[in-house]
Amino acid sequence: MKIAVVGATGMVGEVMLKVLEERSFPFTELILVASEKSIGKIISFKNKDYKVIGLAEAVALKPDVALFSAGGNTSLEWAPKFAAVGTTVIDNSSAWRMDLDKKLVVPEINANQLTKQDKIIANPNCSTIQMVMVLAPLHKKYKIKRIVVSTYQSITGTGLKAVKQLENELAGVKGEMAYHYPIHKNAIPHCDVFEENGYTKEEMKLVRETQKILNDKTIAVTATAVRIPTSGGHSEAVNVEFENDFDINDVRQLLSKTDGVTVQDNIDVNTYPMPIYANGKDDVFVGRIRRDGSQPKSLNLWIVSDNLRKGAATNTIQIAEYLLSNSLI
Ligand code: 2RA
Repeated sequence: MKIAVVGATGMVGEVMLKVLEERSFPFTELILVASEKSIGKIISFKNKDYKVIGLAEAVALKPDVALFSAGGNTSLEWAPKFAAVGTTVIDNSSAWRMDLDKKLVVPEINANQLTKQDKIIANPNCSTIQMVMVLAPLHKKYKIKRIVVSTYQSITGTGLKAVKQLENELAGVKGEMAYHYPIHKNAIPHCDVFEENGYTKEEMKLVRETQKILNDKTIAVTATAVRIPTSGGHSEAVNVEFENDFDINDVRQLLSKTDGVTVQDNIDVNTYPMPIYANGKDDVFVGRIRRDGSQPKSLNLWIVSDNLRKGAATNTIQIAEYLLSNSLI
């Protein structure tokens, strides 16, 4: 089992290596791939040094699986080249997510769609993954009519440049800007770029990807995505209206039994999810579960998860694990 990590020197790539080690993913050969500027760099993995190679060299090695986190343009150009030599690509960029013949997968929800023919598989956006992990079981039982979500997103979603910008601002030094404005003591309602409709791509990912993963275009979704100076994970305030009514205790019980979801919900002892505690963990944490008294059949939730793990690296590796355990690679 030859596995390639494409974008091995980035934040998600680094977490992918960490998760591969933690989960003892059964590969026989590890290929670390990055852009031209990083070729030749040595990365230590499980006490062994690996030299980073370029994309063309990696394709020639014909890996069985390639875990991509290298941006949309690289994925659009190189994922098909890997697929052409028989590699199954699992891509973290938005390049393939809305492609009609590509699967958009959260293993706990829709991995059963996967077949041997799927050679390019899309990993959903981090903020989508954590939201659908909680909403999927509720949709199945109560059928979602409408979702209103506001996100409070970690700077790690933007990458190393953003982490450095906050470090510089905290140190009071000038440096390269990842954002249009300072992020220290700020909240920037601008994640990714604006579309014609006045929403950002990040907001429209929550709309489009949710409908695709839950396989239901009747679900109405509206989103506001905000960047805040935290680094442990993304947080989301979710208001969801169902077609059918629910019992709040049944909701809590259903979520407690959902694989990959942990309920942290006891206001009597100030228990609710927060990025500082979600950081470095794979579960999606949900709390502040309460009925929305302002309209029937509606619920408010607070959802937090480490965007680099379940939001990216871990979900990607869980897809690879599913493929392996079902003999699809
Ligand atoms: C972000 N979800 O947080 C996007 C990409 N990782 O910026």
